[in-house]
Amino acid sequence: MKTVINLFITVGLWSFLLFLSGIGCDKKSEAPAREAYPPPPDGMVLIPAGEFEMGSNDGSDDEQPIHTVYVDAFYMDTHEVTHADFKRFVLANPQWQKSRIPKSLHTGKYLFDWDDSNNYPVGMANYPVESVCWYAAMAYAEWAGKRLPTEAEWEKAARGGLKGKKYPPGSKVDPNLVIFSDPLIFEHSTSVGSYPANGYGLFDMEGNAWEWCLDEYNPYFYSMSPARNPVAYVSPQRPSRHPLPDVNTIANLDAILNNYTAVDVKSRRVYRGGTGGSPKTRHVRLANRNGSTPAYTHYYLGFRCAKSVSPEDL
Ligand SMILES: [Ca+2]
Repeated sequence: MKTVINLFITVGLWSFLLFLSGIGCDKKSEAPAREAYPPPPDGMVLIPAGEFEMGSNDGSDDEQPIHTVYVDAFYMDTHEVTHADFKRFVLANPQWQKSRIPKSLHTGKYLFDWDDSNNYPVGMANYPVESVCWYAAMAYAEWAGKRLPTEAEWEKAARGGLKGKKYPPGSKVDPNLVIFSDPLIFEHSTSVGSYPANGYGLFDMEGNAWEWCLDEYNPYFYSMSPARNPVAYVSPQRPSRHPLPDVNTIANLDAILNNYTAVDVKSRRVYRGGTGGSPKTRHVRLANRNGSTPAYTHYYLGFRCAKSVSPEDL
């Protein structure tokens, strides 16, 4: 009798272990574990693959509807691109210097606080570079071996794992976590990384500088967005109000990465995240969207870069 009981216990234990290993296999087939990826490039973190809820039903119309989006794993800059970073870029690429950039590529305030000899304001090396047009942000990203994040990547990264929240960290914005308009703040921006990182280890996603994304700003996109790796209007020839699901995914990025000059892309591009100069807290809401022409240069508008995880890395 004792032998039979022992047999039952042994079989039961092995069945339980097999059940557990089966659960593990299911998870693995959906997305590789974080440790399966190589270490991120310097200054970047890995944003894990998976779904998140994008948008908001209590903000502007362009944030609706809330929809489930799956985003592949990608790398994201931990900080906004700084003045010092951007100076290295313009010294290596003189055509993007303030004194040389064609007037057709910006709306007049390109690097507004730099002088014509490529000097940014004294003491602001680690502040976010601002007043950069989308074209220059794209060129910087290409030079750095990266790209701009898609809007879906940006929002997933900004949420940092927060679900159903308006602001970091909850229903109200916390001025200890985000630099935004505050009567006590005299400078609209600050040195990157001065405020705490979010759940993914990213600094200043909300606040400090607005950040350009790859996508066209299309207020209707959420109602027709592909469910996996969406990016709005990757083909310059497509009418913007009717994006086709089969072309508007990250799998077709080459169309825009190879054609971002003024001739090819003129439709509005997305920028996200609000700034230290945002007059209202709604700008630093996690779902808030904005867009302007790719030549737009605004005092508070900067960017950071993302990078795809290449298949050979897996
Ligand atoms: Ca920001």
